Amino acid sequence: MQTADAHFVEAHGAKIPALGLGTWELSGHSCSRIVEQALRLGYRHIDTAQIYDNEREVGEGIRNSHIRRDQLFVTTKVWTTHFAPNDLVRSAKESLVKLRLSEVDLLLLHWPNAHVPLAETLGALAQARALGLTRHIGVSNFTVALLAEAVAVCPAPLVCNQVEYHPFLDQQKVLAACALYGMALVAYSPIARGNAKKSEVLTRIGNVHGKTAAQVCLRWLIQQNVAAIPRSSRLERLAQNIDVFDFELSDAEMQEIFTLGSPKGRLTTMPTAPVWD
Ligand code: 1BO
Repeated sequence: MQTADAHFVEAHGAKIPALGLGTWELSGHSCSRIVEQALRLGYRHIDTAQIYDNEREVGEGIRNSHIRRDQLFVTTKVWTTHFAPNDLVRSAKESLVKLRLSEVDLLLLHWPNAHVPLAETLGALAQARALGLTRHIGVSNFTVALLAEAVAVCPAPLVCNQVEYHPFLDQQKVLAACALYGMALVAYSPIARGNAKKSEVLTRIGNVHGKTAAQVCLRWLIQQNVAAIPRSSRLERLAQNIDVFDFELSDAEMQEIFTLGSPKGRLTTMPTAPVWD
């Protein structure tokens, strides 16, 4: 049987496990318990962020799992209020203290922020890498134009852009830009916050393979060489979400799922968000 730990998306020397656990909106004891359970089920990629206010609990779940640190890929993100250069490095160190880790595998700028020049923030992000606080760096919620600007000024390779991506949101332009720059795309909300199960197309394709509509979404992303970080607080769903490596969508099925996408399918935005592609 194929398992999650054999599948990676590679970019600039980073090997990002193709299936990870998102922890947005998880908190407290249930967060640490879910992280521990996910790792026991075979997840090896955990995604958190300073603004999620759960880095302590994520770290606790990692320790309770007793999985060796070198087998894990841990991502955290710097919030926009800490993009001034000195503040960014301080904030990254604070995240490590909360996680009780000596370094993360990937440190991201969480959202674009027009108030600090991008070159200064990316310089500080690269400095965090040079200081050994993170193995790799990247961005999140960046548009095509912002990616072009970031790649031009960043002194170290950016390995990924983490964005909302699922069958109902057309992200072909951002995907093409990531491919152009050799960056991985990591998809958050990959099952559209539970909306996948309402789709007749995803349910029908799932029935052909003995899978759920959510599993079809995850497989569709993985077959595009995209890493996905679904979140779940239920053990049964955690297990289902990682059970997507034993079937293959046909080209016709992949294309049919692409027809569901629209630029209007976005579920997450912010008052300070850029003009989306
Ligand atoms: C505001 C959080 C968006 C996903 O990380």
